[in-house]
Amino acid sequence: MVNFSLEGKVALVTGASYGIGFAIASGLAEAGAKIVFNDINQELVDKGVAAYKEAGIDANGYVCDVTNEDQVNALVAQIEKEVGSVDILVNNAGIIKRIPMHEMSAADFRQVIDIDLNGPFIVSKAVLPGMMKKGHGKIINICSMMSELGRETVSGYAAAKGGLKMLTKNIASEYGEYNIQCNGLGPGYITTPQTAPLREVQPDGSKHPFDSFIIAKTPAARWGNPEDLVGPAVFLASEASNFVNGHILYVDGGILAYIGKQPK
Ligand code: NAP
Ligand code: GCO
Repeated sequence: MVNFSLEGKVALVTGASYGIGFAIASGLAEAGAKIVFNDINQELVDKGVAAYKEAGIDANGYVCDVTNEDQVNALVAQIEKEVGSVDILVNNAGIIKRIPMHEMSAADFRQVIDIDLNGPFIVSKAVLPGMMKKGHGKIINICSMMSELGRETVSGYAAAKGGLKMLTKNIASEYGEYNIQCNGLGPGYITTPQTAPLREVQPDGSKHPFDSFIIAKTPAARWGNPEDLVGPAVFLASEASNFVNGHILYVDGGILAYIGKQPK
């Protein structure tokens, strides 16, 4: 019998007050998991807790910066005390800075690497001992099209998400023997506040050129919704994927498979 149930599992989703993290956490809750999330400040956490409540989910929210190892260790200890040890970790918290590389400061580049790559290292490191002790665990790293592709202005983000793909494979390699699976989920272009500037309607009422560009690049001919990621996330969090390890599951409407429309 295939088992997609997450009944009795504790799932920590980072940066999950809204957007992709919120949708994934809500899906994991629907499959039976107890949801714990963090975000960068109290206001976001309060908003998140209220949004989960409205969706009928009793989630525990905490303020924690994923780049701060002391805060992360304290968070994992607190979750263990108040909820139970983490069975499922989704490394979702992330930022993007769209700046041409020759104009980007090293400080900006470092900040993107710090949140998008060092963060998943720090949080994974904190939950691994508990998972090793229990003899099972699931880590899902939220990767990107930029784990595979480059484009103008996103050098820091692409470097971080490419690194996250390899961190995923390394965690899988190093901890597979403890029955811990680490996989990546690679969203295509998804409608969240992070991509809102790329979808802004132009002063003349026309679509943003990037909006039309993405629709043309996507065989599904649309942007993804955060909800498109839920089924794949539940699969990677459940026993149904126990022999899937070190894989990046791209949920991109076919972008990475497609060479692009031939000119008319
Ligand atoms: P989002 O709307 O910007 O949400 C990201 C969340 O992470 C925000 O709540 C953010 O807080 C939080 N965060 C930022 N820095 C943090 C830190 N140091 N510690 C804890 N939390 C922090 O982004 P999203 O679009 O839902 O993206 C979620 C993840 O999916 C990211 O890793 C992103 O790179 C990835 N992704 C997104 C897309 C897309 O098309 N949207 C596609 C592929 C991958 P603030 O609001 O304060 O920044
Ligand atoms: C960009 C985008 C991205 C996406 C996403 C793609 O500026 O190109 O914001 O990089 O959000 O990560 O998968």
